[in-house]
Amino acid sequence: MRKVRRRVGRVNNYIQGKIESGEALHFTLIDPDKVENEEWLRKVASIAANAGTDAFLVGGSIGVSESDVDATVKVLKEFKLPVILFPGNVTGISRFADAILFMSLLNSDDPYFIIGAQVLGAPIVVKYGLEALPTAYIIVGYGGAAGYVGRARPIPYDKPEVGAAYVMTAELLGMKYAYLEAGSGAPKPIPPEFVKTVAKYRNRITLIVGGGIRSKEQARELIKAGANIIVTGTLIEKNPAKVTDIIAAIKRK
Ligand code: 1GP
Repeated sequence: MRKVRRRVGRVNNYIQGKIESGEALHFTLIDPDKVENEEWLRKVASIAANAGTDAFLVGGSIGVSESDVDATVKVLKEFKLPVILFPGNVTGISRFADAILFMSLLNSDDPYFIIGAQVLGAPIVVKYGLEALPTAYIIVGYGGAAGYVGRARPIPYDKPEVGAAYVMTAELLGMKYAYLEAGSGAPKPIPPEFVKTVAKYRNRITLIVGGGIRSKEQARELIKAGANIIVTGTLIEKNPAKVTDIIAAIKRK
């Protein structure tokens, strides 16, 4: 196995610097399987970048090949924002990205998604010299394709104490990020009360919340509840103007 020097810390420092200065962050998720063509991708990415999104996440649960991820990452790199991989499986790794959410789907019933895929992916991450952001991926409520494919046992929206226990576990295991995921296209985002309970029991872990966020009110409530980073995916494909609204709303103090 070939070892390459990793670009340690650059993206993490960028994110943590913003959080420490009191900023709420927004990530725009691009699913390489949904990219129509490069022209379309440049169009939606420039809307997100102009609106002030803080980074691009690249990933999806189904139909994602490494060459699709490479092509998507290369275009997104034109926008001078961090491009972070959000892999659904080992094919979600690209040498051209700035960092990877190195995730374990903690509430999967299948060891493959907890540690198996990670063992297959780690040598590739090291070979490509990617910065890894150690992340607990926790599926809540609806779950969507990520929950189905990842064989998750989603945490009910009205059981935030279970979510808090997972986030505590992640933190005790040394993970730096916890991604509370309702699933792409979720009819309702994770309730703010859920995030509030989780946030109450976390120490320093950075909370990412995504899935079903469609309005600036929802985004603001989630930030108020304790989320550090809001992720929207579907919206940039369906209603890009709303992404602009959401970013403006969460950046307003
Ligand atoms: C999915 O959390 C993200 O992984 C984004 O979800 O597509 O519903 O915005 P949406």
